[in-house]
Amino acid sequence: MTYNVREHSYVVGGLGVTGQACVRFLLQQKATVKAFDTRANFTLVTNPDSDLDTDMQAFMAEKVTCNTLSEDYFDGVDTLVLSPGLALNIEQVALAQKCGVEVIGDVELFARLNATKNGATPAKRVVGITGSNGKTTVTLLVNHLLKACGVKSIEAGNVGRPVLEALQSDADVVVMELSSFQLETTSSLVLEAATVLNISDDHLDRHGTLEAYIDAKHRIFDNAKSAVVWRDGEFVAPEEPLASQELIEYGLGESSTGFAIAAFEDKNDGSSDKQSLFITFNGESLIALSEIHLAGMHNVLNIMAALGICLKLGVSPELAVKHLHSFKSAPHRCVEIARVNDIRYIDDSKATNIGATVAALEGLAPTIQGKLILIAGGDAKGADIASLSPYLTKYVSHVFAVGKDAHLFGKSFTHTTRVATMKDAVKAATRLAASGDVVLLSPACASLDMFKNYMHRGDVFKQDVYDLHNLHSQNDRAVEVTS
Ligand code: UMA
Ligand code: ADP
Repeated sequence: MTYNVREHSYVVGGLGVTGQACVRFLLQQKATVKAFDTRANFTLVTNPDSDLDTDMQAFMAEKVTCNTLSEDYFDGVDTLVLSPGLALNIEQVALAQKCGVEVIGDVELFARLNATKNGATPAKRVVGITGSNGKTTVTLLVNHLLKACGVKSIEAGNVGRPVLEALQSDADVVVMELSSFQLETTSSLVLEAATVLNISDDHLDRHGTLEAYIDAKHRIFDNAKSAVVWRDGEFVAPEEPLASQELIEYGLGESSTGFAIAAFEDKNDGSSDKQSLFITFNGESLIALSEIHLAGMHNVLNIMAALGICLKLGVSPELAVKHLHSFKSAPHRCVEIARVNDIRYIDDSKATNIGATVAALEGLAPTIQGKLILIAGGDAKGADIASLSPYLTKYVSHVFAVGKDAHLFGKSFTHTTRVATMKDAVKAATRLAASGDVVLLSPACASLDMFKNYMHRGDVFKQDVYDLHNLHSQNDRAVEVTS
């Protein structure tokens, strides 16, 4: 198959990180392109590695519209490259389809270009990671393990680096984090390995139903040579695996195939007959759980998924586990940002859905001597916050709820106080806290109703904690979470 961007005429829909990377790429390839954005206030994302900033500025000034589109806007256009933040049911997409324009995303553009033999450049091998939670952690971990084992790899996709930038890199392997939004507009991406890590309610405001959300996620398996599957997970296995598709399974129980957990005598432990739990592969021990510094059993699952993906790229689990200890988890995921008067403040701002907050509560609870005070709320994205109720009852002494859907926490848990700002939440939580307690920001909601993004929310939380206690510099550290 050949795909030549110069034979097409593009509209790029949305000018965030993705849209601008698409425009940059298409301008560089001398393709025909124009763009629309529904916002009047989008800004140019400069790229230090690109010499196209002047061209981009000219493009922004001349080729972008924020007005309502008319049918003639699509005259001569055959492809709309839609940003993931824009839903498929918006009027601009309906108009494009009415005009016979094909709608794809940047990942599909990547897939078509990567499938095209381009002179001497071999196609990049790609692995894909999706799921409701753990995508970024597993993406970064796979990339870390591959690099440590000598594979030239790069991470891209929802993790932050637009996939077309990865296409132009000199990496041999692209480790792609794929959101349901990106998968909706992707149809031909060939993957060496694909995984749906887990499924919990998320983005229901966009997908409408859990079924539609799962369907979007499962598109990752459509052209995958192998699937890495959590044995005990719901909705995580390909429904109709391709005949040629190999399954690698993992889970926290015992199994003689794939990745599992089993008790073995720990040779590193002085007392000779002491048994310890190990991650196993095909029944053989790989690494003791006690040697893993990543917190919580959800991270043990993440590690197994990452090892399974590395295996499909020819890196053996025995080699990969040697590099686990040097992996640093990403910020805003259960990181202790301050400890004052023996009160620990933990930033888990990346918990943008219920599943992530449950993982944090279950993981942290055994490590806390005192009370767990939770700061939560924001935009619930249509999720049923009441399903958090048993976990709040079991683990949490008080919730301070912020944001658009703060009232849903009040309905789900009696000990909830609604507050207007993060500063108010930090103040109120601190007033209630005593030595040994934890103040945890793990919102179970998106941040966009009050903040630029989850990073901004985590930074504001940290600043408010620092301001309250007159702190200046303190090193963050990942929290020891056990479950
Ligand atoms: N928007 C408009 N009008 C437009 C275009 C966008 O209002 O014309 C809004 C969207 O509704 C959205 C925001 O702008 O609220 C950003 O959307 P975008 O498509 O412009 O986003 P990008 O800046 O291109 O970033 C996207 C991903 N964002 C989304 O899917 C919303 C980034 O994931 C990703 O890192 C980036 O591409 C590179 O691949 C972020 C994310 O929040 C981290 N992802 C969601 C998640 O993880 O839950 C799916
Ligand atoms: P994603 O990219 O899917 O949002 P992250 O790795 O950024 O995933 O983690 C998001 C949140 O989910 C964090 O709060 C983290 O502690 C939690 N988390 C990570 N892995 C898992 C998992 N396997 N199951 C449940 N929660 C998880």
